[in-house]
Amino acid sequence: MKVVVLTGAGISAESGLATFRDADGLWQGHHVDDVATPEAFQRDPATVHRFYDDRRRELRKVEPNRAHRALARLEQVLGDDLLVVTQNVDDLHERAGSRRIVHMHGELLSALCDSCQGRFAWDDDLGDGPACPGCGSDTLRPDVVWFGEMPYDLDLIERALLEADLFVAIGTSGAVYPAAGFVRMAAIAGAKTLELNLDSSETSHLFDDARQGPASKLVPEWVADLQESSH
Ligand code: BV8
Ligand code: ZN
Repeated sequence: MKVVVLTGAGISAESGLATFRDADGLWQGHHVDDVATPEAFQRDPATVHRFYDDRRRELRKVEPNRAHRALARLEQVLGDDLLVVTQNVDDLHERAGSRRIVHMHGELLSALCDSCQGRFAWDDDLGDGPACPGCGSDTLRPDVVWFGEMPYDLDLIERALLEADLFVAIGTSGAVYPAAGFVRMAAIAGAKTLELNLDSSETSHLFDDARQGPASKLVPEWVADLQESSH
């Protein structure tokens, strides 16, 4: 059974990280065009750095929750037959023990150099213009995929979607593409599709089965069922 899981901000909500569109969401107070586009970074790098330096600092204060840990357990059972594709830039999946994880929108704990295109593990502020470890220039930016930029590892993701027997979306509103289009790709390739979300999303109608509730409850239940049925 080949399984592809897509996660969004909702899986990290119960760890204390704000989502994007919910009432207190991240975009609240920040217009997307002011903090998450290459144009914004050209126009006002200080504001963009502050937005991501704050989120990097917040990340240190939180821990993975039962949903992250349940997916790490599932990887122990399915091994290479499981791929977790996350839109999240936090490292909670890895801290829970997941290894087969793709960050299609980048990572907070990584810096990208606009001069040498080097990518470096980074857990400090970028706002004070530190020197690039590769070329020494002060052109490091958050290694996240902004609107209008190409997501990472789309070939690998699309290959996995075309081979999947089961596609599961967890804690995502289905508002951002190409991620929101994955359910269609998986369904066309013959996969069963399941959505686990606090409330209905913009793509709930595209799934064979959509369950509503907190990820910390729905994901461990789904993993236990899957383990049960695979015995
Ligand atoms: C691109 C990184 C060229 C930075 C992010 C087609 C149609 C229309 C528009 C487009 C299109 N194709 C491209 C576009 C443009 C654009 C786009 O989609 N715009 C939208 C706004 C319409 N897409 C792009 O620009 C992408 N690049 O297209 O390049 C291209 C062309 C062809 C093929 C390939 C490439 C790049 C988009 C990436 C932008 N960067 N993040 C950062 O994090 O700061 S996007 C960011 O927002 C997240 O990564 C995530 O993707 C998105 C937020 O969505 P969610 O994670 O789903 O979070 P949200 O708050 O919305 O929802 C949370 C959900 O959880 C809710 O449903 C809630 O009910 C639920 N929930 C809450 N609590 C819980 C819970 N569920 C369970 N338990 C709980 N406790
Ligand atoms: Zn460099």
